[in-house]
Amino acid sequence: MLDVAETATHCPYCALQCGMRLASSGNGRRVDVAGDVASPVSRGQMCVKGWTAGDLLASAERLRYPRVRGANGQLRRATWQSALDELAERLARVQTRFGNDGVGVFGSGALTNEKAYLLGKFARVALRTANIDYNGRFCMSSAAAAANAALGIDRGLPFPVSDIAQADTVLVWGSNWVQSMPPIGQWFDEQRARGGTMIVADPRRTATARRADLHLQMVPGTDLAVAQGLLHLAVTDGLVDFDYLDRRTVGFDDVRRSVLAWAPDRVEQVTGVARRVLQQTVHALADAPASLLLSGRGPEQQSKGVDTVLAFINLMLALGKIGRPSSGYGCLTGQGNGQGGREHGQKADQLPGYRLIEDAGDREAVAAAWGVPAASLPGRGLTAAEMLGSLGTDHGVRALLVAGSNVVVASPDSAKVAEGLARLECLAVLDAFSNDTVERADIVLPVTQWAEEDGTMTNLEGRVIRRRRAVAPPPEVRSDLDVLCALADRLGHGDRFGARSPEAVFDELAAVSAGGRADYSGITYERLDATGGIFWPCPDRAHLGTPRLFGDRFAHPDGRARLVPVRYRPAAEHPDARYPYYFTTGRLMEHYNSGAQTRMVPRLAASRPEPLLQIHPQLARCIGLAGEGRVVVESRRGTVTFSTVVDPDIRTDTVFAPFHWGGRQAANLLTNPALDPTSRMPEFKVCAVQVTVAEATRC
Ligand SMILES: Nc1nc2c(c(=O)[nH]1)N[C@H]1C(S)=C(S)[C@@H](COP(=O)(O)OP(=O)(O)OC[C@H]3O[C@@H](n4cnc5c(=O)[nH]c(N)nc54)[C@H](O)[C@@H]3O)O[C@H]1N2
Ligand SMILES: Nc1nc2c(c(=O)[nH]1)N[C@H]1C(S)=C(S)[C@@H](COP(=O)(O)OP(=O)(O)OC[C@H]3O[C@@H](n4cnc5c(=O)[nH]c(N)nc54)[C@H](O)[C@@H]3O)O[C@H]1N2
Ligand code: SF4
Ligand SMILES: [Mo]
Repeated sequence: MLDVAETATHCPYCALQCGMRLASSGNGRRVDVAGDVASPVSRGQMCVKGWTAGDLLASAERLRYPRVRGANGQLRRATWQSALDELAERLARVQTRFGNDGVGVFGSGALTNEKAYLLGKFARVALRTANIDYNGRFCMSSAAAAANAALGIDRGLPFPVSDIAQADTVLVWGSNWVQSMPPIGQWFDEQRARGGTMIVADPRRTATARRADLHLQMVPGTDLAVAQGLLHLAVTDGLVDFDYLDRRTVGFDDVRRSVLAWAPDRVEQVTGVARRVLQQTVHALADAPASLLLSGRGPEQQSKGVDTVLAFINLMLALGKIGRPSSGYGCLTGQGNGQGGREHGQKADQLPGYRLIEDAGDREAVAAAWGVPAASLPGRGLTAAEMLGSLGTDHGVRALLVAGSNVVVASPDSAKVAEGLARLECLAVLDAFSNDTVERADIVLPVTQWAEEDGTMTNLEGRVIRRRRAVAPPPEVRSDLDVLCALADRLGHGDRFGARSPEAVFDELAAVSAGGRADYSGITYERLDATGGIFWPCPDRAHLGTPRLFGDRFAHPDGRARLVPVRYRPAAEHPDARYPYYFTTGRLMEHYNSGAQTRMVPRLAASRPEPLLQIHPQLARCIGLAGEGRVVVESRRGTVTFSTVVDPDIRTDTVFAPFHWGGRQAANLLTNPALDPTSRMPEFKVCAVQVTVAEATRC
């Protein structure tokens, strides 16, 4: 037992970032995972993905060597030297032929803050391409855009998760946290034990909805009408807090006018949610001293996601809740570093510190820190779905570097993305495991994973925490940071990449963020190690961090929140005679996103081996399905054959599939690539489909 070393770190998966203690023995050959009771977020709890995460470290499926696709079309093992030389040479060649923007970079909310920062700097300084964006665009970008517009800042939860326990009413809007973040349940349990109320809005009666006091089971894609209807009732029932509106906000009059037309009868007609339920909901929010509205991907992953979240914020402002203790609005961010990943400059329109690439002052500040002329920084580039749509086209991206996303599985209308990848001059992927995207790559670079590296993550609360190395990576594996610096050297810009270790990169990003909206300048590894985590903004070394925002002021220059009028519009695609049902997508507890990591864990893969289509018994009967069987789901974009789970916990007009699988089982072969006009978020949560019984199931 003498060789046992214990390391405190955090889970490789979601934004809750449960605390873990890893005990490694036999020189890292065996790693035992235990929940860390010292974590103020998870307090020792984890979900099944966390408990089994150690299997990722021992996986035989691990990518161990660089590979380059040879003339025969096969990926063959290469040395780092030759793989990096070849990649740099191919990127340079594409830029000579097609211009700098011919190279695209696709990042991720799975990357540490250091990696996200360096990826953005690499794109702007070493490649000088405008085209960098990331999978967070598919995640919380609608909530982020709405929070920026209304509140002046985008921090998913502007308070610690423990505040949930103190709220009297919590409205969980389109998050299925029982499956997607189980340990957060301890705060909901406390809330309930204190006599609190939970309301859930979801077209399915999910595990989360089953725990609720009230369930709003709306037609998919109609959340905005429900939210307008709630504010309408708040006005007509005299629940608006005018004193708060006067003191802390601007814009209520226009918003009040915008909800006049949303009387309960009309809301019920459009959404299926009854007047009584709307009334109970708005009173439960308004009458409680402390009430919260928390949104998940349900209402956000829509072509009107931004307006829907603006309507949520309008409602909570009108009720006078935002900035009051244990009250307000929050977005439950998804990926491990979904929060930090959107702050350090891997977004198409952004520079580090949540600065804007089109703001002259922001460009000057960052260019000076990087030692380059501001004019050399590119402008705003294509967003994620737009970049993927442009692959291999005239004026589009011709070579793509992907770090931390399985774009073929995760993107809407994914067959088109696969076609685009096939048209590229060069696809390079950095990953620890193979996946549908890696399989299509010309150059595969194997990188370190969570417990093999140091860094920082920013969890769903805006708490910056440490990721710590517990075991050595396989000998020929390098970190993402190493790879980016080695490429920068080859592209002739290595002198701008002096900071190369995680801590040195963190210190640089913290310094560059000074004065930005996401200010990390007071944070150091030493302080994180001493405190266990610090909430940004933290503008100087003596600052203790900011667990709660908006107590006195909002982040707009005048300190006031903006109520922004919005108009309801239907989903981009509606059921019709040819495609008569709604199709929606989401998550299961056992798998994570595109499934690339969780399929490597035998217990998880075995417990959920394939995606099942959830279908109501009435709809099953209507299409002639007797018992469980196979059905063909067809949309305007593609066709997928699913096995079913016949289940009354879904609306009769809607079918649901998880999106964790690739190949012919990919839910995204069906989804609609329609985008929100502001956030450019795809409509993952609503499209129209036909459902028929598969030949083999017919009797
Ligand atoms: N087990 C597991 N946990 C995860 C992840 C994972 O892949 N697996 N991923 C992480 C990430 S990246 C994220 S973003 C989070 C996401 O966490 P959640 O937001 O909980 O995830 P989803 O299951 O995508 O969507 C939530 C709910 O939206 C509902 N929904 C569908 N259409 C609509 C609609 O029109 N309106 C409303 N109101 N609801 C609708 C679905 O029925 C679903 O129950 O989870 C994180 N945690
Ligand atoms: N239909 C439908 N589609 C969806 C969604 C939905 O609800 N419905 N949700 C969307 C959402 S919210 C999200 S977040 C996306 C997520 O989907 P993806 O973007 O595909 O993300 P993951 O599957 O989590 O991870 C992809 C890869 O990143 C690798 N990886 C992890 N950490 C690192 C790292 O540090 N460095 C490098 N180089 N690689 C790393 C993993 O090994 C994995 O292979 O899917 C989106 N797509
Ligand atoms: S809830 Fe999220 S962070 Fe916690 S163990 Fe599960 S996947 Fe990991
Ligand atoms: Mo996500």
